[in-house]
Amino acid sequence: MNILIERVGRVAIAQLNRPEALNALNSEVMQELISRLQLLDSDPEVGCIIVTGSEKAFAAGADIKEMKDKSFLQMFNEDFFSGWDAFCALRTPKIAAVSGYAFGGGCELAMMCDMIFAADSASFGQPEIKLGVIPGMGGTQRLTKLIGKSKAMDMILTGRKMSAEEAERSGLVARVFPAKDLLRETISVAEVIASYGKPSAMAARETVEQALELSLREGVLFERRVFHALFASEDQKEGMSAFIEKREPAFKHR
Ligand code: CO8
Repeated sequence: MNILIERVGRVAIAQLNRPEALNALNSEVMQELISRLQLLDSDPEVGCIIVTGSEKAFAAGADIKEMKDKSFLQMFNEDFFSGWDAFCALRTPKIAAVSGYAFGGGCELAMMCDMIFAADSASFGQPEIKLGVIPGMGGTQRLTKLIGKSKAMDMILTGRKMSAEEAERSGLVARVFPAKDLLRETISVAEVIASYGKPSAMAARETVEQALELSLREGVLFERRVFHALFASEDQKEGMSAFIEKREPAFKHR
């Protein structure tokens, strides 16, 4: 089993479990992770997903041994790495809890999540230049959108590592915790997210994602239409009634 799943109430934790290769992401790991997460994604009882690794490595990249001898035509015909699009299509909020190495595809997987929480010992990097290639799982695009062109160029052209502290300062990471507290703290944030209505949480993350894709005018219109649509949900009536009645809302989550 390359992926271990644990449930804590409405939170699901998916742990990469390939310690012999520091969680390097081969095709088997990708397929197993995505198929397990797709089941959780469609479950209304799962309100937030945490993707994590081990203390030593979130993931040390795409699997270099799997890629090394491939030809251009094999890569092209397989559309290598396109399988990760299914991970990005998951609609449940996802937090990457990163401890240790998040290099190459590991950093890119963390960036495919909705936010990254890091242990103070975590380190991030896109070292593909050292292997004679470039990031291939979205790193040139997502890293640039998250931390800006100059810093992304610095990371991608030098292949250097970035500490958790620098990653937080640069906007790559949302929160940093002492390593021993990372999972516990991430679970407690995930529980907050999972306590809200799942449709509004899905709509919120999908709308924020659009900020990376659309112009400001198109994005604001998209947001407004989604906002209007949520008035068709029971959770909107419940959330607003509960506020006025000075009580806790009881969301239906579906
Ligand atoms: N792929 C395969 N195996 C790996 C990987 C990896 N990315 N990373 C580590 N391993 C394996 C090692 O080979 C080793 O296995 P073995 O014991 O059989 O030799 C085992 O994991 C332990 O690794 P180390 O002995 O190296 O552990 P250290 O603690 O000494 O070092 C490091 C840890 C610093 C993380 C080191 O392993 C390292 O530098 N790893 C590679 C990091 C890297 O370059 N990642 C980027 C990979 S490429 C990528 O992600 C995207 C490529 C885009 C291509 C585009 C195509 C379309």
